Amino acid sequence: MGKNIVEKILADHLMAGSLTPGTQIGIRIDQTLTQDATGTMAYLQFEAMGVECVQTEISVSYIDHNTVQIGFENADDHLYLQSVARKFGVLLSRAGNGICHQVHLERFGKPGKTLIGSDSHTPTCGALGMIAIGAGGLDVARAMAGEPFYLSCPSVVRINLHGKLPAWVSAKDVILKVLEIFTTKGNVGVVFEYGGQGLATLSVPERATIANMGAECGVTTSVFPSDELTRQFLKSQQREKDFILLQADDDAAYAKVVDIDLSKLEPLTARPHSPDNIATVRSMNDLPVDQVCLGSCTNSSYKDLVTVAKILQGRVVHPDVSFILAPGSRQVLDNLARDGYLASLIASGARLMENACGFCIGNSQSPKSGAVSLRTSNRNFPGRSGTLDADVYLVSPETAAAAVITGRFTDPRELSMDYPQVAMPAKPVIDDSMIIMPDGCAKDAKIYRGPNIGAPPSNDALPDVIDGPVTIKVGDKITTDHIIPAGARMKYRSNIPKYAQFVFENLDASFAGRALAIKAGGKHNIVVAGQSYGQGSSREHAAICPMHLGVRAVIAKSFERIHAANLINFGILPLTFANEADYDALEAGDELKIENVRQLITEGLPFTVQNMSRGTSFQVDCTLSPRQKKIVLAGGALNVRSEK
Ligand code: MIC
Ligand code: SF4
Repeated sequence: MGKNIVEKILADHLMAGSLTPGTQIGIRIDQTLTQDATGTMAYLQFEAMGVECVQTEISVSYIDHNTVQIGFENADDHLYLQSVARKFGVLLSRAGNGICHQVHLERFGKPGKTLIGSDSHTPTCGALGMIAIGAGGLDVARAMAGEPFYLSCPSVVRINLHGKLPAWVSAKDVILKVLEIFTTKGNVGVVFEYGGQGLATLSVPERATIANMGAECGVTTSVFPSDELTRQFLKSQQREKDFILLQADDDAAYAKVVDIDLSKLEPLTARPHSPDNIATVRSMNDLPVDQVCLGSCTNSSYKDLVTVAKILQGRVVHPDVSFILAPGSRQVLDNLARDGYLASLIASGARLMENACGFCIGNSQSPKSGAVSLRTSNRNFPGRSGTLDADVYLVSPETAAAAVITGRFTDPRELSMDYPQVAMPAKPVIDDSMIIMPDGCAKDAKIYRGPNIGAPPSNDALPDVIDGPVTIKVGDKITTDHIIPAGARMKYRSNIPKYAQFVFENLDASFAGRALAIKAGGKHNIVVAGQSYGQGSSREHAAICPMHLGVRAVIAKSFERIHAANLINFGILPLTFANEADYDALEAGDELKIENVRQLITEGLPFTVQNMSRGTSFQVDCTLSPRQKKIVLAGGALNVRSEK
């Protein structure tokens, strides 16, 4: 039996386990990336491991999220990251150089390699034929220390692309179609592998848009073959030597095969407040639009931005629209400037932001209250834009440009013009001078620690009895943005006690205060949730901050992959209802008790949860590998290391 691409790369990197879907495996990691908002915690944890130098082929620290710098905190964090990179042999991509995923795709991604990154959109580099996975900062720190990365061996779903996209329909519409088919739920443990002759019509940046937003389906990653178009992309990046051909064998097997005919697609949008709430743009009935944001790691390549520049050529933004533009990288901006498109976008009225995450994470350009905001980014969770009652719609650059002109939701096919053809520059400007290359490891280098840098998080071993109230009961699809908001709160990423004050802020602002009081009273906090708990970002703060507040268990109908791993890494028990109907019988405030926790975990026995308030009991499952049991019992992964 032949192998698919995923099996080929995993087999090459396998360090523990065997390639049986659903079982735990450990793989060698060739490359890591971090970004500043998760990076400070990752490097604090790396420091705590006592390793002198990173052990990977390449590790890159990007500063791209918290670049607005209101107050001293973020600038202090940036300096910490710069000093720690020098000490441990990590490359540093400075603020202003671009969004981690776009820069990594351009400058470092290599077919056939493995990458983990402390950001959920790390799969973007799957566009180059690599296994690129988002993880918590602690997992990235362990990979930097040369340890394997553990994951559930994925089952591989093949998505065959046929035909060619019609004019005005682009890669964003492809991934929105994939989201319509697969939704954001129920894809844990799956990898999407793309194939089919339609691939020959999609360049690497277009594949990157598709791989990027696979994260919204909750898959482990998405991967494309490495083919002639990959070679051309790497050649234009002056990296042809990094090319290898990587294809699935003809007789490779897949868990499932799905076919998409590109020629049948039309412009789509994800409506508020979920990336899988898909509708055709044509059905949006000319809804008036207040804001259009072009950029983010999903859609800010040279091709995306030049397409928009050409559509807007000679026109000015509609008076009712605020048009925000954030290029994905300094390379994209340099080339836009060289080729005259920057001037043309400015002439069209674009409000130019830094090459960074910017509006996407809600730390700037929040729209007016009740706004309709069209964004080319990947998430439209409630409140993520920074405006709680805004309606965010995810769209392609073409649909965004049409709304810039008309001030309304407009199917771009209705614009009376030809679809602009955009060729990638054969010789783009390439300038790595904003990347600080380490000179080996500088053991004696001093680490800069401003007042915002706290100690690495710590926790006690898991108690034998978990005893406390349901401090909050939440519903389905609770995202990490619900658990711990980003946006204006992100500046406290390195200060856990301060950041923890905002846990569940947008669902129940009293949560943090109540949880701390319960902890002070010697009890534990328990969170009860519905399906897909912890969807979205990789931020381990969604586990660390609840841990700080004394949360010891989350009982949910189901968990998303990265968040479940983060909970375990910080000693919080992820428990799933054996019978989902028991969720309905629970109320916030119910006092719960789980006895013999340590023994039940060690022996892998089912858990009984007693509801002391109602005199009832119910069963929960706790499916952990031997390695995960050890971590949870110790109260977190850092405690396991210090026991060594
Ligand atoms: C996001 O898009 O939500 C983020 C901000 O990039 C996060 C990481 C973080 O919270 O710092 C992600 O996607 O993992
Ligand atoms: Fe940055 Fe947005 Fe991409 Fe997250 S999704 S990495 S915030 S651009």
